[in-house]
Amino acid sequence: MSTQEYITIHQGNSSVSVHLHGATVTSWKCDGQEMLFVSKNAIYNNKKAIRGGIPVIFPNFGPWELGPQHGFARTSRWTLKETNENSDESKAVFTLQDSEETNKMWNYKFCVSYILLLRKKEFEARLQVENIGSEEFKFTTLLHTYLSVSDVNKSTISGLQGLQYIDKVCGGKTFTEDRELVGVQENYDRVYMSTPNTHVVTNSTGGRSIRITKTNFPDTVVWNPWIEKAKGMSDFGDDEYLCMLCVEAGHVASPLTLSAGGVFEGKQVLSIC
Ligand code: TA6
Repeated sequence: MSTQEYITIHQGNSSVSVHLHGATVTSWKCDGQEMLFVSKNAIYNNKKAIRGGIPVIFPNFGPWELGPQHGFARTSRWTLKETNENSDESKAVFTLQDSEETNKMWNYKFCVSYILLLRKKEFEARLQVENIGSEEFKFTTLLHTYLSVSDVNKSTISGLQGLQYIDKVCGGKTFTEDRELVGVQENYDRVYMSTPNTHVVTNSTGGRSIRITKTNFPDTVVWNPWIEKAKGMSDFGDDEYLCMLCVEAGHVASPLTLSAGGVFEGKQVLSIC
C-alpha cells in the first residue's frame, strides 16, 4: 500500500499542498494562482530537502557541526495530526518529535507542531517548539519561503531600510541597508536583523504583491543564488534564479533558549495586497 506523501487543503479557489517529508509546503495557490516557487528539478526521494516551497528550518539555521545544514526538520518525516476544512478556514497540523535519529545528533527532547491555516486570501503558518525534556536547549529556526516572482530584477522588498544585515556573500561582514525598497540583481545571501513584522514583496506571480506578516520571527533572510550558484545546484534550473526570491522569516541571528517545559511560537501570514 503506498504511503501518503502529501496532502492538499482547500478554501474556494485557494489551496495549500504539504509533503510529509519535512512538512514542506510545496504549493500555495491564492485564487488559483501559484504564489510559491518549487524548482522543476526538485528531488522527491524522502531524503533530500525539497528545493522550494517553504522548508522548515530547525533546530539550526545554516551550517551545523552536529548534523545537516539547516538542521534535520526539513528532511524528517513528519506526522499529519489533523486536517479540517470549514467555510472560511482550512487547517492542517503536523508534528515532529525527537527520535533515536535526532537524539544521535542533538540529544534533547522536543515536539514541534506546525499549524497551517488557509483562508481565501491568506495563508498562515505557525511553528510551535515545545521542550518536553528536563534540560534547556538552544536553537535557531526559520521558514525558508521561496516566493515565485515574474522577474526577480523587477521585484522589491520593503521594510529593510536602516537595518543591519549580515552579508554571507561578503564573508559574513555586517552592513546597514540604506534603501527603502530593496531590489536583488546579484547573488544575495543576507540576514537582516531586528526587522519589522511586515514586508511587502512586489512583482510576484502575475505582478501581484505579497505581504509577509510575521510574529516572534525577528530576522529576515533574503536569498537568491543568481547565475553561478544556480548552475552549481543540481536540483535547481540554471535560469530559475530569475523567477524566485527567498524572503525568510526566522529567529536566526542569535539562538533562542527554551527552558524545560517551555514553548516557543513563531508565525508568518502570507497575503496578497
Ligand atoms: O537561506 C539562505 C541559505 O542559508 C543560503 O545560504 C543557501 O545555502 C540557502 O539557504 C539554501 O540552502 P540549501 O541547504 O537548501 O541549499
